[in-house]
Amino acid sequence: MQHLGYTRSSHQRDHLLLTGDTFVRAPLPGMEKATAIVHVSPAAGAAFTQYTVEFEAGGSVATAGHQRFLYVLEGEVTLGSRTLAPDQYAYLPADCSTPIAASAAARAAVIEKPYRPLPDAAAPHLLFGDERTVPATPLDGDPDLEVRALLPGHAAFDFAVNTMTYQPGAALRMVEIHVMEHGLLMLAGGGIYRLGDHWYPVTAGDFIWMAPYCPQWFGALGKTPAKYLIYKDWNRHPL
Ligand code: UGY
Ligand code: MN
Repeated sequence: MQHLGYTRSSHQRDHLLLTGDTFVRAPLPGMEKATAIVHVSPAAGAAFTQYTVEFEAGGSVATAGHQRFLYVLEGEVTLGSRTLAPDQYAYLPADCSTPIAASAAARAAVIEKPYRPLPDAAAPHLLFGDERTVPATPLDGDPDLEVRALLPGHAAFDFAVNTMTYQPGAALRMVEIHVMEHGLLMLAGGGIYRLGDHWYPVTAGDFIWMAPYCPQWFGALGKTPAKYLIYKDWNRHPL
């Protein structure tokens, strides 16, 4: 059907909502038989880059340069001898030069951030995980809102990536306003996201960037849980 120029996507000073109908694909250097949908980058004001990489069979993405977080969305990807299936993930330190590859079509979320070292903490090493086996913590004691921290909380890591799962009707207890920025990929379900002074219906597949201090709130709607993958800068002094 003709969309007559309508989209739910929105670009505001302190946030960005990107829906699948506005995604633009382009290769990045080091990609073979793979393409990227760059959701956010310093060009939009973010201090990190997040993209979805879409692999064709036999596709690969070169690494090194920056630390990365890799989360498989569909199909299987390999990193050296390790194979990662949906909901499995890896943290790749900046000196990791093993390419990410896929023998069949696959999709993965990638987050890159220049590492900010601390004088008294060694940089983190390569790490693998499986979201489905990460213990859940109820947010603010709410059993209907589960947080799973995918990376260790210690100070060597300068960012966090969590999943948040909301039972239908569950909501953030407060409108958050904080110094950390967020990159958010809706993995399942949907609801209403408040960003700044806007309230958006959001659904699986949408991407959201929240700048530092962007007022934010989410309430889950529908009959199935809503779940998102969320990045935030963490463990570093703001100056
Ligand atoms: O970790 C967070 O700041 C998270 N509660 N924010 C959010 O879900 N928008
Ligand atoms: Mn937040």
